[in-house]
Amino acid sequence: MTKKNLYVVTILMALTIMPIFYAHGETQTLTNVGFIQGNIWYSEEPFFDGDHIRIYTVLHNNSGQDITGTIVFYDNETPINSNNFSIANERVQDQWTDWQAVYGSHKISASITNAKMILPGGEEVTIVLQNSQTGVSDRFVDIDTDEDVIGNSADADDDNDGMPDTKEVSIGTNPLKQDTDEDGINDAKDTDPLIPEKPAASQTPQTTETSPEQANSILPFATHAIALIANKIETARKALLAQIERRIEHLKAEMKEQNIKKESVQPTTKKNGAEARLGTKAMLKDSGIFQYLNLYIHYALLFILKYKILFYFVLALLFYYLTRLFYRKVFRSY
Ligand SMILES: [Ca+2]
Ligand SMILES: [Ca+2]
Ligand SMILES: [Ca+2]
Ligand SMILES: [Ca+2]
Repeated sequence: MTKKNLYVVTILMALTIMPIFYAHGETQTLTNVGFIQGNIWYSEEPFFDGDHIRIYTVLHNNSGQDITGTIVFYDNETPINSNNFSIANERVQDQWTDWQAVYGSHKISASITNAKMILPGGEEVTIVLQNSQTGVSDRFVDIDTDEDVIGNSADADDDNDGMPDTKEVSIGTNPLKQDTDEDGINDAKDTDPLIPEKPAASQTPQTTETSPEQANSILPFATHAIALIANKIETARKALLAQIERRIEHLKAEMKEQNIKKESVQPTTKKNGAEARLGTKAMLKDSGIFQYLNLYIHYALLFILKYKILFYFVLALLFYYLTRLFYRKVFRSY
C-alpha cells in the first residue's frame, strides 16, 4: 500500500466510525426500568421522608399448580401490610403495598406465608414454596426540606434560599428556613438576616415622638440621651427576641430528628408493645428531659421578650434590685 492509499483508508475508516460515537453520545438513559433488583421496586425514585409511595414485588408461578397464600411486606423486621393472593399456573403477578417513607435506614422485603396448592377438585394442600422470600432492599430515606428532589445530606442549600448551608451555619442563620428572622426578606438577600428589617412606617413615629419633646424641653440633651438609651434597649430586645426564636427552631428541629431516629431504630429490637412504651419513656428520661427543660427556659425568655410591658417590668425590677444591692454594699462598707 502506498502512503497516499494509507491516508485515504485512514480517512474512510474515521468517517465510518465517527457516526457510531455520535450516536453513542445521543443515547438516552431511562431510570426505574430493567431487571428488578432483589424483586423489590418503588413507585417513584428517589423518595424522601414523608412521601407516600408504593412498594412493589412480583410473583411468578411455574409450579404446574394454582397457588394461594399471603404476602407480607416488611420494613426492617416490622410488617407493613399483608395481602392474600391467588396465582394460576404459568402466570406472573404484581404485588404491592402503600407506605409512607420515614427518615432513616430501612430494609424493605416481602415474604410468602400460608401457601396452599389448589388441586383440580378444589382441595387445598399446605405446601412450602422454594422462593418464599424476596431480596432485601436497603434504603436510606433522607429529608428534603426544599422539595427539590435532592436530600438534605446531598443538598448544598437545604432551604433553597440562595445561601449555602455552610455559610448559614457560620453566620448563625437557620439552614432549614428561608427567612430566619421572618421579616419577609430571604436570608441571602437580607443585609441583616438575624434582625428583622424595621418597616418604614414604624421609624417615622419614633422621630416625631422625640423631636417635639427635644424642641420644647428645658434639657434637650438629657431627653436626647434617654431617647438614645431607650432606642438601644429596644434594638437589643428585638435582636435577642430573634435570637431566641431561632434557637427554639433549632432545638425543635434537633428534637424532631432525634425522635425520628429513635423510632426508626426501635423496631429492629422487636419488643412487645408494653416493653417498647417503657423503653421510650426511659429514653425520654435519659436524654430528652434536659432538652425539654432547655426548650421550656427558651419559651419563658421568648414570652418575656415578646411582651414589651413585661420586658420593661422585669428590666425595672432587675435595675431596682441591683441598685438596692449596690447601696447596701456601699453603706455597709462605711
Ligand atoms: Ca433539597
Ligand atoms: Ca440556605
Ligand atoms: Ca436559611
Ligand atoms: Ca429575613
